[in-house]
Amino acid sequence: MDFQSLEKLTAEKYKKHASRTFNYGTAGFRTKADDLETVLFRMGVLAVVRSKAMKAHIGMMITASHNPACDNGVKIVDPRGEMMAVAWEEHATVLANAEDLQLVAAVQQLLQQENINQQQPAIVVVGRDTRPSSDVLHAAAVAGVRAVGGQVVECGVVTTPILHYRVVCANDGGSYGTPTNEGYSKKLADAFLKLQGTGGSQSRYSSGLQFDGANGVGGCQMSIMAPSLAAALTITQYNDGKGDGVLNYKCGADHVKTTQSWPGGVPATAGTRCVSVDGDADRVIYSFLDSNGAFHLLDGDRIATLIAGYLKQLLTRAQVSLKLGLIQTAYANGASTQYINGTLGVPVGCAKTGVKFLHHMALDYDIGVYFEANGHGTVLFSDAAKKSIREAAAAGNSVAERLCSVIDVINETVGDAISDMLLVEVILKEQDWSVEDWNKQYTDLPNRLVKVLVADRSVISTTNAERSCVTPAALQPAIDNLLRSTEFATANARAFCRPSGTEDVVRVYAEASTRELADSLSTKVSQLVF
Ligand code: NG1
Ligand code: ZN
Repeated sequence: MDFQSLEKLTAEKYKKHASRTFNYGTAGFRTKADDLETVLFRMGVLAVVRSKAMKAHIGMMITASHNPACDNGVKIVDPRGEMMAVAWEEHATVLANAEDLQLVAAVQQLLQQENINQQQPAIVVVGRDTRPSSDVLHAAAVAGVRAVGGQVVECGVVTTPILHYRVVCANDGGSYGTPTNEGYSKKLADAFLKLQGTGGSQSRYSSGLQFDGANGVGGCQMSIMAPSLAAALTITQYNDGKGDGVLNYKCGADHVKTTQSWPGGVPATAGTRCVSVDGDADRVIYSFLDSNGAFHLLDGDRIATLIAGYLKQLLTRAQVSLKLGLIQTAYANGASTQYINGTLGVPVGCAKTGVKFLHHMALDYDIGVYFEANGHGTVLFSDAAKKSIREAAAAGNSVAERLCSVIDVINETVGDAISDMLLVEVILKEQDWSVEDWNKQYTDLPNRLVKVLVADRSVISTTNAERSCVTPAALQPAIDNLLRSTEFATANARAFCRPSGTEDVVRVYAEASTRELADSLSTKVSQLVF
């Protein structure tokens, strides 16, 4: 490798200004966009080294997802579409923070430490969201890749799930799908139309849908796909990113989920399903207003239970014996866990917050559904599961054939708002459910999620998939005492707190049988934390 260009650009164009320290967290680097240009340049370099190490295409997505428009960030995607290996997060942090004059030495040390063949070609697949800052940061990332001789595959302005799809397709020779943005849209639309068929005699399901694009790239992608879905889905788009609406501002999946309220910019029409995606379209949340104008949220737990219940049904009907499981996090509503495990008989596991942990646990099953309550999730099918489903389909089993199309409509490479939405629509139509029917399957326990600002969030450490605190030593016994008190003992109450991996806060979650009790519990646990 030749480091002349890297040295020159580091000395001239991409000088480190900020004296602050950057950390590669759960969602990569994510902060105010103005501070990130140098970090992006250096992550271009890191992606090249990672590509050489893995002898494969590596992905780089420039986005800050559901965070405000003034933020931005970058995530590195490994060859099979998963988040970059945890061991390399530290390497990313070292490169991001190296002093300008130390950067080349830091790269050389990394090459040596990981025993990397410098002659190995490197290819980085790059995507970005619609943020105003994404163009400048994209230029910095590309400059970093090229400075050390890497090649760039441009995806342009894309959703995060498209970037993951493109990385996987590039690495498996196209067997997952055609490695283009159009290939992605066509794969999903074709599978969806096949599943929906034509007509049908639904009395409860309606194909009308309001789509809240969060004023971001999800809106742009839906504008591309909506015409090809039109035969089975009548989508009316709002917050589509083309007007002057601000990204994620009072709309989108994160806003709807956290405020538990109807998205701004979408007409309040009773009884119509509204689908909200987040700023990079990897999360999806449904909601609706009933005839009294009351708001109802159908979150990631609700989507996960719908999908897992449906897959169980299909497997039974196809008479294909495969191990199906659902992975949630501690934030899953207790009523959803009870419903899927108790009522539908699907085993449930609980993982630590962060997609990589859910993904990992889902691999324990032939078919692993994983979802965070915030609407990020997907389904993973093992190679063996796909093989037995395809064999059954080839032998004329029509339900197995339907399962093959279900596999095609799912983006297994990462949680994908649009793919998840299409699958939900397939299931609702097949069950002939209105959104109210879906909502009636179980009743969420009232819950509250709050942020507590503390001097040092790292004093809190947890165990048991983040459901119990280990330190400070007195905290968990105090929470347990509270839950045993007369106020909460018979209220189906649950509460936990954990340090956020993406913000400088401690998150407190509480649920109980009534809104008042959930609020009271969350206030009392927050006081214990503070
Ligand atoms: P933190 O900040 O660690 O709670 C948040 C979300 C996660 C996940 C990550 C990555 C909640 C409670 N937490 O993590 O689910 O999506 O961001 O974006 O929603
Ligand atoms: Zn996102």
